Amino acid sequence: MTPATGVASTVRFPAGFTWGAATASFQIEGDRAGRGDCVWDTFCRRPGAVVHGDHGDVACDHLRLMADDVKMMADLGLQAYRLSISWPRVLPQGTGAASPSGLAQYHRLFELLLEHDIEPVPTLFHWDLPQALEDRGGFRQRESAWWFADYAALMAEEYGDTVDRWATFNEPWCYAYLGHASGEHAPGLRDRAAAVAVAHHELLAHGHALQAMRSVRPNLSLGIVINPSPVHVDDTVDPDVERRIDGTLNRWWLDAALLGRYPLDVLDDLGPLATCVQDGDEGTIGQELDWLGINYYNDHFYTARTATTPGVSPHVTAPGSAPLVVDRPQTDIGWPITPQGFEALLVRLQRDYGDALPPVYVTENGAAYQSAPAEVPDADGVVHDERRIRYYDAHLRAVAAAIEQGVDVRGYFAWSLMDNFEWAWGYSQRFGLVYVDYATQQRIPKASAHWYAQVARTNQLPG
Ligand code: IFM
Repeated sequence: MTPATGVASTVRFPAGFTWGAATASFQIEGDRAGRGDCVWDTFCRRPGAVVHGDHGDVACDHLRLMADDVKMMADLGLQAYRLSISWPRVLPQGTGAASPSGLAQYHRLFELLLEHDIEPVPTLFHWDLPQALEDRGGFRQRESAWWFADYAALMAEEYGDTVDRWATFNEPWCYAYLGHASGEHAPGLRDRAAAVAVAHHELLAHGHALQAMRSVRPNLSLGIVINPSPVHVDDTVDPDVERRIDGTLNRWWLDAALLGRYPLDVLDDLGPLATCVQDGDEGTIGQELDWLGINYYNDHFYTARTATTPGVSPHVTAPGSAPLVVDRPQTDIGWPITPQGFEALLVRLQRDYGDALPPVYVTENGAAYQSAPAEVPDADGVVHDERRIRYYDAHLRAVAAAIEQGVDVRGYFAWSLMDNFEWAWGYSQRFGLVYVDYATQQRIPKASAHWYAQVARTNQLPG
């Protein structure tokens, strides 16, 4: 393998490396029939919360089109598909009676995937909490850990005979802090204590879910997906802000899940906000993991907030920080392109966690592009998204470089299989390998999809 971030030489990946793509339930499924409301349904109804007032009622209509979508994945040569289960679809009230039709929809999806030799990799929680549970306090309540564990055990029982690899949570930092501190995401609260309670209860739920799933099916391969990122600050802020943000964004999740303890400096920074942590909780959280999922898009840069900085910082221990716009190329969503940071992050995981680090999967990585030059089908129906190809190429070179340095990365899932509902951005941002015409639900694989199919087939990046 030739490691060389940014250098156009052929790069080979280890034999057996898994190539996949990812989506999430609320972002693509549609089909409201039988599904209970989730917090995102409610949030989308809040005026001004989501661009253009977009919502998930139809999205990519994937549940109706799943047979065609799976065939498309097979045509693209995907070996694995990371999806999420909609908790309120299988348990409309979050607890209690399961929905037979909701359960049947995922049985059908898993069967289709397996028929096409595509491994399903479901995540149990990708932010669409049943509204019925939110009405009972959501993850702010300690009881949520047991609601989630019961749901997880049900999923293991129902599907665990054919589906082996599961993630408990997707990016729990986002649900806790964007959802409860800055309020940019559902449920849209601005309450620092609530955000920290959610951050802790999500992890407690993760630990209980691992125990519950293993008690039902001991041989499942279980992991969690987090979104750590290198943190950089400019000289307008106290340098300690870098440590503080690194603490709540990165080390809180990694230390707890891999080492079974929260970092002492973060507990110190949080002070009374962390009284939700009880004796024994950290041990419960630190159950053995079979794999760790890493979602990476960009490094994070911060400056000092000013009187004109909009909104509220999600960083509860560094409330005076604001995102810094750096002078470097960015994707259309405004995120800087920092593949070197991705390599550094993966190498740091190995350095900081050593033997405690299980095999790593890159469970999301990708780029939003939709504006000039227009990434819509041309007269021949081709979507020329060369910028996305360059983004993928650079980030896959970063993964290869990390592997070369000894990081055990076993697979990569592009975000996303297809354009979809990008949370507070609605449908205004397109991350897909496949273009979705929302008016007709036509799918058109972009140039990047064909490029990615070749990478997956050859297990290498072209020079
Ligand atoms: O679309 C999201 C996904 O749901 C979680 N990770 C980041 C993606 C891009 O914002």
